[in-house]
Amino acid sequence: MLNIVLFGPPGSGKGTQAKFLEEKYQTPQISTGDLFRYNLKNETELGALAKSYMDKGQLVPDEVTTNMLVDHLDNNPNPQGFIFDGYPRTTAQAEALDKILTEKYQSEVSVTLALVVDDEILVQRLLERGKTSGRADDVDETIIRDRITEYYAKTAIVAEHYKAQGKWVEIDGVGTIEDITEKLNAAIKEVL
Ligand code: B4P
Repeated sequence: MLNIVLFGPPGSGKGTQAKFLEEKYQTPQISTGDLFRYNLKNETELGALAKSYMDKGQLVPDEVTTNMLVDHLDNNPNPQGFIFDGYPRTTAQAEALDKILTEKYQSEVSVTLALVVDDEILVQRLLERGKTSGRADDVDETIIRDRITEYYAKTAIVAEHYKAQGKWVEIDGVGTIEDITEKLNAAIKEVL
């Protein structure tokens, strides 16, 4: 299996790049952000719970997120791999992912590709997306900055988990979308 973790702060381009990788490697993109938004749109209990965190720019609790992920993985029988977009976002989630891949698929994370983008560029990208995305967490600059703060407080540390496993590759996330896709493909080639 080819299991890619796309990592990076909010607005670094994880979702944008995951779509290209999904097509090229024929492995489903698993976006926890999209799964929460799907639940929100369908007014599920999980959606209401997630909204209370997302609207404030905070992470949804680990247990809720991981349970949702496991349910979703169960809908993908016999996968060739996955592109994880936005999961894991905490060390507890990284440990949970290792366990899930081992126990369910006798597999592991192949590589973690971390997109590096300056904070001010992130803010500009997200405000720009907020003009059309309809996402409550993209319109207010204070909430956007809170999301970035949350990233440094809880998510950035996940790098240590993957560095210790020798599975951490940093990619400059500033440039054209095509250039960045090329750099990601070159890094994936190394682990195929
Ligand atoms: P996500 O949906 O994962 O949102 P994101 O971090 O904003 O997205 P991403 O980095 O994918 O940015 P994108 O490619 O779209 O999370 C939303 C919320 O859900 C979180 O705040 C949290 O509350 C919750 N959540 C999700 N997963 C969770 C978890 N595991 N645990 C707990 N809570 C969780 O790019 C952004 C913009 O930049 C786009 O408009 C794009 O067009 C533009 N862009 C991309 N690449 C570009 C480039 N190279 N140049 C110029 N613009 C570019």
